[in-house]
Amino acid sequence: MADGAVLLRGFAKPFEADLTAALRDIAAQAPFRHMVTPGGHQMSVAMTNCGGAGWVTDRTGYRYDARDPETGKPWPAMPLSFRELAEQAADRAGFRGFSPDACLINRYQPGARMSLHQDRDENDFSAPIVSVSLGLPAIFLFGGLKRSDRPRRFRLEHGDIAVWGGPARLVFHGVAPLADGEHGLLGRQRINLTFRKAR
Ligand code: MD3
Ligand code: FE
Repeated sequence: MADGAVLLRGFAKPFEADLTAALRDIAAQAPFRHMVTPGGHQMSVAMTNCGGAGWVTDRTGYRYDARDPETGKPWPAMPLSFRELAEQAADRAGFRGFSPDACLINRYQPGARMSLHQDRDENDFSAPIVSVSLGLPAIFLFGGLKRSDRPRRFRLEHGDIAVWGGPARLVFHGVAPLADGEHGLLGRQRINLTFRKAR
């Protein structure tokens, strides 16, 4: 896609049954919720996390937290199937030894979107981010190192994995409003997993 950005079409397909079963367990312990940004806007994307650290936002700012602020409990453990998939994908993309400690889980229902942003709440930008798309397809916006760089558009489909490291790690990116549809396995939604080294 660009220097440091590798798209692995369909890489997660063989894992889809394990992934969806694990997702149900996670969401039962740490339900999806619409978080509020520091500016006071409720996000259209609903989120939860698994792993030793989870990304959260509220009126006080963005951070990684070992606990779910809704329940006070630690986030559910990262399932082995998640970790192995992320490590294999990073390896295939040329980022050896990736060991994520956080997995942010985004749920898009029709109309949900994510505006252009950089991911800079992690400690170590030398580690890549691995993203797994499941369910309905989305238009991913892939910009440059300046917010004003005009983004290119990529269609991400069920089972696609993208790995972002090196010079692509700090590019601006976002997701266009999700078009309505029905996916055979996941129904009327798109789920995106992003594996990160937060700490
Ligand atoms: C490029 N999620 O959670 S995944 C996010 O589809 C996020 O839910 C989008 O942006 C989603 O922060 C996009 C692809 C992605 C994720 C992280 C990146 C692309 C990235 C970090 C740096 C550069
Ligand atoms: Fe992001």
